[in-house]
Amino acid sequence: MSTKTKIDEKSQMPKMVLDVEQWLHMYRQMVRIRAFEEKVNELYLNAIMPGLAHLSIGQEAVAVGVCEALNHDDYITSNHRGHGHCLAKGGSVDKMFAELLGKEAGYCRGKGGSMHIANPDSGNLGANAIVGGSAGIATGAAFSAQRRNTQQVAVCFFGEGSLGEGLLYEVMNMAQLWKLPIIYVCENNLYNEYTPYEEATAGELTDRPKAFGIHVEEVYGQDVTLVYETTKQLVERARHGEGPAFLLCNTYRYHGHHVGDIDRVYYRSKDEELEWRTKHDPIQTLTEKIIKVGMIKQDQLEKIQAEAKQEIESGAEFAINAPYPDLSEVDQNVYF
Ligand SMILES: Cc1ncc(C[n+]2csc(CCOP(=O)(O)OP(=O)(O)O)c2C)c(N)n1
Repeated sequence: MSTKTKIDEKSQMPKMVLDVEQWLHMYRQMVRIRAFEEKVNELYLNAIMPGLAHLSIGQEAVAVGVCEALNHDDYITSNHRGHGHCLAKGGSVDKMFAELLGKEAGYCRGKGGSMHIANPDSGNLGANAIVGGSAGIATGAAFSAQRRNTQQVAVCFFGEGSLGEGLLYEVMNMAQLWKLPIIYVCENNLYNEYTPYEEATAGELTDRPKAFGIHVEEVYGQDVTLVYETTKQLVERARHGEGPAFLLCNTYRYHGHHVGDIDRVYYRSKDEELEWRTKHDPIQTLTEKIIKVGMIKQDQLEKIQAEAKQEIESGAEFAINAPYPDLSEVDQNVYF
């Protein structure tokens, strides 16, 4: 079963009442995510940030399109590539930078770092360093919402590498049996860790959820308007008790597996990277659509970019100057 979004021929936008403020909000969110992650890369290259981080630059339309279709109290869970998900669901730039730099003001008092940021205040139940690890948490949150009759929906973000993890199949089975309000969002960025995904995943990706009878949709993940419209329909289904869905978003990450993965021609070509950057960029795609329908002028978009850059610079500055947690709490809130 598949619900296709109708496209207006002239504008190439999904057929709907165009809400200028909403499109601008999505533009702003994507620009903020990109600026945040470019700064993370800079902090790493200048040895200001300890450890590594996994950048989602190129995948911004998935995080933003999905989260835009959710309410503030809906749940998300994220993976190791989670900065975009966190920001799109209302995360604070200051607290995220502080966490990445190991500072007390961070989301986990500086003890979790990039892959463990959670922000329950905005429904973000957490990033997760274990591939596929958050599937159980998201499905549990959906089960809880159903039992409490709250109409909340849970979204589980993961890369296609999670399709190799057994937990995902256990919980998709339960979710379909119990008609849980959950959307499994699979971001296929073409690679697992240094490995083309076809070398690790047999068959069609969508055959896996289909085996459970789960409703499946597949979208071009570089177009935030398509991701948003499709997710909105899936959220409606879930809120009305129609059960889980699986959303496959076809996307690409511009950077390597993590910030240190610089020399990567042995597993993917520079031509391929250039092609995605120049022909499938999510921010550029939305820019062209917005300008085409005459909703807004280029200089207004440039203003948004400048504001985002300013927010990111001041967030990083805040974190650099923030204090570390006191040595006395080195063994608190951590598990050995
Ligand atoms: C259970 C488990 N196995 C292996 C790893 C090492 N690992 C970290 S990220 C990753 C690749 C994940 O690929 P994918 O889910 O497609 O996400 P992407 O990195 O492409 O965004 C692997 C194998 C891990 N963290 N957890």
